[in-house]
Amino acid sequence: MKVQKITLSNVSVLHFLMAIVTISLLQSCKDDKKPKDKKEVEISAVADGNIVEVITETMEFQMPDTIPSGWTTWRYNNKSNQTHFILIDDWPEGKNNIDTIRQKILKPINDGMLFFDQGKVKEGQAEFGKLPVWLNQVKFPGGIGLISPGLTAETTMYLNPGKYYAECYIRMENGMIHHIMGMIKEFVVMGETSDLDEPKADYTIDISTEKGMVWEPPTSTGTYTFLVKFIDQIEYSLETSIVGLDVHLVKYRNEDDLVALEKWVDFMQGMKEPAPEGLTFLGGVNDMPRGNTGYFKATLKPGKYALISEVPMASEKNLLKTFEIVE
Ligand SMILES: [Cu+2]
Repeated sequence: MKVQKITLSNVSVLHFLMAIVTISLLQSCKDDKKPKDKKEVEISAVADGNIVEVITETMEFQMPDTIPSGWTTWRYNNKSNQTHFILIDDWPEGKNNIDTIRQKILKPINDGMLFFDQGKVKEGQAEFGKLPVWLNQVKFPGGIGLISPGLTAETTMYLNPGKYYAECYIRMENGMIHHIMGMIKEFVVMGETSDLDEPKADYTIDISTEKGMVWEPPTSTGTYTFLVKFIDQIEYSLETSIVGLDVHLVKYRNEDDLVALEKWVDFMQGMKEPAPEGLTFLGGVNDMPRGNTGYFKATLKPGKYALISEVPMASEKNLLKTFEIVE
């Protein structure tokens, strides 16, 4: 295990570690919050069977405890005043209870990151050194891309039965991670399957480590379904220590916004509130394994748009693609 060798320059290790932290020290507080709303959301998800409604009002995920397996469409309504996303985590059997994750993963990473923020590298490394080796067995079967305050993102993905966590690891201005503040939710994908067919896409985005994003973008206004095809995926391990490929759709105003965007999605340079002014995040598809596919839907109006993957120096990897809607 090479966690002990982390330095501030080895940003990708840190990003990887942050991506897999899935716990909330405030879990109990979250559970006390708005039980009525949660129940209503649950009923609506069960009623349709194919739709998973998720709402965030402050720093929580209001969503069903159980969902059907197969294709489901997730609608994530961000009613808060912060930017969020949903990354789904699949922890190894026997390690996937909230208390274990809290003690073994979340606490050392959060403490370590706060030390790094203060420039206390040695102390930060000591915290990361406490992390267990089973950390690199986590899988990421999907999720929803970045979504700005007041907007709703829609992503359709395929999940197999099992126990998962939904998390958001954007950081608050003070360095605290959103999942520590409550953005962590355990849910179970049931054996019972949905009756949703795989969506039909208007546009296809191929994403790979070799070629970046390859696609033909739309040019006119409309509501479109985008297919994201993960041709491959970066291997998650402490040795390779790199972040994964994903796709986020964002509206921007000018070149300065693009520079700010590329910096902000690099976890060690950004991902802290507030998100840069001038950017409107419109959802996308979070990390999936090689060979998997996910869909997202978005309405495009005239203006400048970009797709970006949440990796350091995205533009150099062909993982920042711009396009324009003219009419
Ligand atoms: Cu968040």
